[in-house]
Amino acid sequence: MSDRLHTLSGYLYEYQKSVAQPEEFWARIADSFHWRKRWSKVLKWNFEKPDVKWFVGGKLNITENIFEKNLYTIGDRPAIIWEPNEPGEASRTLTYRELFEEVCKFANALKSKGIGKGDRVIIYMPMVPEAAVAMLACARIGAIHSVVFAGFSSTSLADRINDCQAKAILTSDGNFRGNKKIPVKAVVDEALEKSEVETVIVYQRTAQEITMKSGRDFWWHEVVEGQSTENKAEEMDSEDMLFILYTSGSTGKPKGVVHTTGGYMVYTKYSFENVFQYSAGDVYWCTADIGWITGHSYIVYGPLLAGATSLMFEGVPTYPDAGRFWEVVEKHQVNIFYTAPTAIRALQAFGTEPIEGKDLSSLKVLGSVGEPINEEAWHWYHTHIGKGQCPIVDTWWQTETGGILVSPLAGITPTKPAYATLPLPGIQLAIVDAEGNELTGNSVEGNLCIKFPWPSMIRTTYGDHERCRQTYFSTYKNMYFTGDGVKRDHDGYYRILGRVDDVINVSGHRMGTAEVENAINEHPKVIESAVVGYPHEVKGQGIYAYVICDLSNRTEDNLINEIKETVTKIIGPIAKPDKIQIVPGLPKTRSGKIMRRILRKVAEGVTDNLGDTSTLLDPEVVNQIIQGRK
Ligand code: 6R9
Repeated sequence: MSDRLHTLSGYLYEYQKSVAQPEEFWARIADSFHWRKRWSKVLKWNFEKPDVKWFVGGKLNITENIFEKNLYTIGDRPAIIWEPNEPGEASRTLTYRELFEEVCKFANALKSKGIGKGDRVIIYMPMVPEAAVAMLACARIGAIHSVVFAGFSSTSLADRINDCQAKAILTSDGNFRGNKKIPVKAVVDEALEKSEVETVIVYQRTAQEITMKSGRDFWWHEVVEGQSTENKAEEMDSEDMLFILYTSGSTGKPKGVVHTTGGYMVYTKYSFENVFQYSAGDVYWCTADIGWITGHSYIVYGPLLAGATSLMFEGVPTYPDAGRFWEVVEKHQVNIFYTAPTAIRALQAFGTEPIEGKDLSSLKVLGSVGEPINEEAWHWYHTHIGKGQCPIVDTWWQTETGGILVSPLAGITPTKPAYATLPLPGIQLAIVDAEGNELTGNSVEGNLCIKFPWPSMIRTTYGDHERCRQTYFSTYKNMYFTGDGVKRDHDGYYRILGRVDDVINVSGHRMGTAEVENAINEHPKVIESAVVGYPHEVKGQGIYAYVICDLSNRTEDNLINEIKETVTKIIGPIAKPDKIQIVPGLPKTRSGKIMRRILRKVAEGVTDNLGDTSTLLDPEVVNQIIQGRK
């Protein structure tokens, strides 16, 4: 395969080529895909608008590139291995041919419900193969999927349904997660009191009692019954939307990041094969949920485009015990394992006992994603899981980037604990200072930007292009701004330092502090709040909320619990503050701006050295906050 990198010098050579002649470089990669019509121009771009188009005029269907293109050779190869939540339940394997048939049947079912090209379809499902079938069936018929993590609340779900004006929701009756049985359809019903769709299709997973609204709600097994296993794929333009995925930013409500068909396809496959060095027959397991971008690009699209065997796990790392991941690795002889630092730290806390007696010798490559991995976790992962033998690929990327941009190539790039190391071919990074000057040379630190387009980059934010421009392309002229701080060391290696904006990263989940504040403020007793992140041993960052409230008729403890419930109800359990401190006031400047810098320091435990507080309206408030610190 001509687009496979095998050596460090090969990588360096390809990297140089990708910068010197990006269009030639990407055309060569894209040529290995099946296009119904070849593109007329590789790239058109303008970062000011922004307006980015890859493989202009190309016509294709991404699912034809997963199935028809390869079925003749890989039809009998496992595409998805599914491991259920409960170890006692049987796992399932779908070969490429079987998966293709399921996708076609479900694509036909969607069409029979009047869903077609351009329609938005929300997928709110547990981690079952049918969730991947749902995504691929949408792609097959040209419907735009928007997967919503099944842990989000009915309010979050309704916001997303309304924002993209979804025509249908694909969901399940319930969801098994650890020792819990979660009512999924009931949440959908609640969301549909605040929003509207024509069709709901319900996959039966838990067989719990649910209500079905006649004419609107249908069972998955009934709609696919009798459908043909053949379906002609819709012809899509390279720049037609493939999916919308909502993600948090520093202001307001989550925004719908839009990815399009051609570029996303080319980049996810290319990055998957090269970063993980996947070879035919390997079993690859990414522990993310399909509700996040990692699940989209590296459970579903990237691996399946590469003809890989992708393991999908329904459960959680600690159920029934902290050895579950390693049991699954042994059971399915996993070769490549990709998880998040928060999971590593959570398991690290149980010591090495859950690993003892588990055969992890199949493992060849380990991956990390979602947040900076601290050196201690890196070493633990390397020593105890990789037995000192497996390279760790620390992959830096974002919902907006669509694919991995900075990462070692497994076994090729020499690694360094906590470093994402070097950019992939085609990725032109820039480190800029606060004024927007690019810092060249090594041993520099600043904000991470990207100065040239790559195929899987964000095209717009759904329904609000200006927000896309404002958020990513207006801070620094002619560059995409990532929101992350970064250091380039003396070797030219990149280390991501974390967000420099008001986004926090809790257990690898992105959250806007403003979003959490808005939810807290919904509680009738809350007057004002300010949320910051603080270092948390397992979660990476925890959520610390400072809240001014009316304490009449309530004890502090009661109110704190009520506020936590409010946030869970409005966003979901992942946004529940770890610490809530009731405060008499917030440190504000004379112009009324909250000085978060101070709140962050206090939350971290720093109570002296708070920097300049002279611009504060009431400096005394800071002492009161320090005294009441949680
Ligand atoms: C893929 C994903 C994106 C933010 C990103 C950064 C953080 C992700 C990282 C990492 C350090 C890594 N992040 N991977 N930080 N090292 N290897 O996680 O997308 O949910 O959009 O989050 O996550 O801060 O800006 P998303």
